[in-house]
Amino acid sequence: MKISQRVMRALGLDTAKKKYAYGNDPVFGHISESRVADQWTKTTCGYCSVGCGMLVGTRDGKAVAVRGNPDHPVNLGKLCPKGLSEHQMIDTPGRARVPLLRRGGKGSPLEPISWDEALDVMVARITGLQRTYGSDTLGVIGTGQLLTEEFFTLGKLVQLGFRSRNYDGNTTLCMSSAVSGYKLSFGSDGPPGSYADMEHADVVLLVGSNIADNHPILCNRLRKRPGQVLIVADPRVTKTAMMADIHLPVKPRSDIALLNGIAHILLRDGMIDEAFLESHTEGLDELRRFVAEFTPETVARTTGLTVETIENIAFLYGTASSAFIGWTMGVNHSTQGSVTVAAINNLALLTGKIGQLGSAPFSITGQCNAMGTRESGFTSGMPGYRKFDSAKDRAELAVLWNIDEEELPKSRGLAYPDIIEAALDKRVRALWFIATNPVVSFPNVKLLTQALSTAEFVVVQDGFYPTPTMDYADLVLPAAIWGEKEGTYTNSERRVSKVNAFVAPPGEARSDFDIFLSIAERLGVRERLFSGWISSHDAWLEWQRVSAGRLCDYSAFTWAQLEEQGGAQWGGTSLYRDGVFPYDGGRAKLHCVPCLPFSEQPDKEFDFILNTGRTVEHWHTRTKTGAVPQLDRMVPNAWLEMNPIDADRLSLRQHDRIALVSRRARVEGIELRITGIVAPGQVFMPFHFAEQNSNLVTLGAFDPISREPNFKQCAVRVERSR
Ligand SMILES: Nc1nc2c(c(=O)[nH]1)N[C@H]1C(S)=C(S)[C@@H](COP(=O)(O)OP(=O)(O)OC[C@H]3O[C@@H](n4cnc5c(=O)[nH]c(N)nc54)[C@H](O)[C@@H]3O)O[C@H]1N2
Ligand SMILES: Nc1nc2c(c(=O)[nH]1)N[C@H]1C(S)=C(S)[C@@H](COP(=O)(O)OP(=O)(O)OC[C@H]3O[C@@H](n4cnc5c(=O)[nH]c(N)nc54)[C@H](O)[C@@H]3O)O[C@H]1N2
Ligand code: SF4
Ligand SMILES: [Mo]
Repeated sequence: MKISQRVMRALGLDTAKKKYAYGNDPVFGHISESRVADQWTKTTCGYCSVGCGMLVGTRDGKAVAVRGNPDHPVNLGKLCPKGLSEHQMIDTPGRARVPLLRRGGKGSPLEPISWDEALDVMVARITGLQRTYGSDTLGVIGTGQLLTEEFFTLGKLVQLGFRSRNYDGNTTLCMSSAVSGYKLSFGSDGPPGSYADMEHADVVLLVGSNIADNHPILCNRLRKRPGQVLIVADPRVTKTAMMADIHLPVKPRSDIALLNGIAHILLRDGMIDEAFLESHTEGLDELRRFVAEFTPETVARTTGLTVETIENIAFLYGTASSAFIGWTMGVNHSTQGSVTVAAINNLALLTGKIGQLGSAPFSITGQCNAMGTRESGFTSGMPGYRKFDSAKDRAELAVLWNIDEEELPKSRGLAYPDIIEAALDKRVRALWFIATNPVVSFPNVKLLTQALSTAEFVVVQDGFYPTPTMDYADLVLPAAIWGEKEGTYTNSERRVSKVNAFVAPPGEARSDFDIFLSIAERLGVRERLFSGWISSHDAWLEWQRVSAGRLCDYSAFTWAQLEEQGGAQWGGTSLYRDGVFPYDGGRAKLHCVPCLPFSEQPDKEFDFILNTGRTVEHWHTRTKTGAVPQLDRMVPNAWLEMNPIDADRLSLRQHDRIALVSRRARVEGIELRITGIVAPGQVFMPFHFAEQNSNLVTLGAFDPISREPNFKQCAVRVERSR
């Protein structure tokens, strides 16, 4: 890997400095001999969607150090605690090393087997069930954490190889509401803005987004512009809320009222861009009539904010020369997620604050490659944002792939929660999970585990072993992870960055890409679907051809350029600069969005609203961060945040062990943190811990459009632990 002189100098690695042994170097003096790297590889962080550029140092085939890449435009050399320790999670005892099979069927132990046997069994069992029950009896759940080249390959393998439409990803637990909301407003997915907008905006409004914990390096984009106002809408006083000029402690799920209330004031006071609305949107009259009832007084009652605050926020947004609205899971994780996104987009459209530097409605994504799967995957749409039901899109793709158009599905298959439901009633009998750990991350886990037990054949393909989901696996496939494979990730701002291998996978683990091709071979479709493919670069080249001319056009970049430049953004810095939207007719749509109460309201028996989310130290189900001692020691256990007023009422004290009880389950032994971070009547718990699994308690309620779970509100009771 060629690294620029500037980077070498920044790291003290240039030839002029070579006389320094790093152990003695004043900068690296704390580094013991074993961490002295003899080679540095450029790559992109494999945790979150910020997409930081980094350099990984290796020695004797092991990763020993990490540094932020000072030349990378996303992070300019900075990394957060997870990035800084990322090299430590690779070579850990908890890695999956060999394929495992329950030879004696359910209830028998997982035993090591060869790859040949593993893949033979997998293909024989799945196709056997498909012959009896139809091809859709296979349900596949992917992820936002593979390489784009892998998503592209997997999509073809599942949809055209196995011919199952029941293919979705953990992204339905995450980004699908943003995708649906963008489609509702603009006619296509695709975040219209860039991180640069956060720097240039007069006003930054973050809705349900705790970037200080979850996208820490994005915080560096704020406060660069003098006078910039940061507004954070979150029921909790998060670290991000603490950074804000104005914190809006909205009542849970009252965001739609707030957004409609802002729209009301913008329209009432003429703080709108009439020329933009006239030329580029439709639905203004209906929206005007609809938001008439969202007076500041009504909105104040629904949100718990004051009339003055609501007026002030609308004025700041309406009169700003540029304004950025970012959101994450506080918006998406709701039965009304998709339409809340549309209500956010309404504000950008009303004021013409889209398509120009500093202005965008921007879904901050979550996983390192959530965007890659949205674009190249084959779940809720066809690769290149093509629609299943568009004859033109289908014809185009059939030509590109040299297949009969009839092979392409005409509608999407089941979404993730519906695949699980189908497994319960045996419409789906085989399940294949790739890079996701649903026994910790899926809502109302009891129902999920029932589905996993009911399914006749369950495959779990993961980089770590054992994971809680493997308790239900008939077959385990050990996968290579970040650092062991090469390809690309696309971050929240549509920046495609290069990801490189710097160590070999442990034991017999193989890259997901290799696994997919080997399965294709056994299915007898390798030659037809993946002709001549050897490495992930072959998938990249085909993906470039398939995306050429589409909104998400990857055809202009080579892997080498991406690596050299620190990535490149498809669509440039802003989409929709000309105000033309991908709807037929080119107009964006304004939507009338009613504000409904969330489904499981607290009552006498279950008197708290449970909110769930994350902390900076841990990544999701902790397969990775649980293996990094300094992260795990900082946050070894789950906790529950409760307001002092409630703790007093329940006579609970700081650090008491409590039980969290909902209509679905009781979880014991959670540490109580009494804190004003949460409002009275609300409690918060991280979802990272299998041992105290918040998702036993959460609710299986889903957005009717995006099918995303309502992870952020359900009714619970808190008791002393037994
Ligand atoms: N350290 C770390 N970083 C991560 C991850 C991780 O696991 N660990 N995961 C990555 C992934 S995949 C994702 S999706 C992102 C998620 O990033 P975020 O969305 O920032 O994370 P969450 O903590 O799930 O939820 C964000 C906030 O939504 C608020 N919220 C809850 N209910 C409401 C409501 O009704 N209205 C509003 N306005 N807000 C509400 C919560 O209080 C919480 O502070 O983080 C990514 N980054
Ligand atoms: N209550 C509650 N639940 C939630 C959320 C919440 O806020 N509250 N957030 C939801 C959100 S936004 C998300 S994104 C999900 C995340 O939920 P999951 O996807 O279940 O979480 P991860 O721990 O990231 O799981 C990824 C798995 O892939 C494995 N892995 C990593 N890299 C590779 C690889 O390259 N190949 C293979 N084959 N395996 C690999 C890891 O070891 C891990 O087991 O959780 C959701 N669940
Ligand atoms: S902010 Fe995200 S991408 Fe950057 S180092 Fe941290 S986890 Fe990695
Ligand atoms: Mo996510």
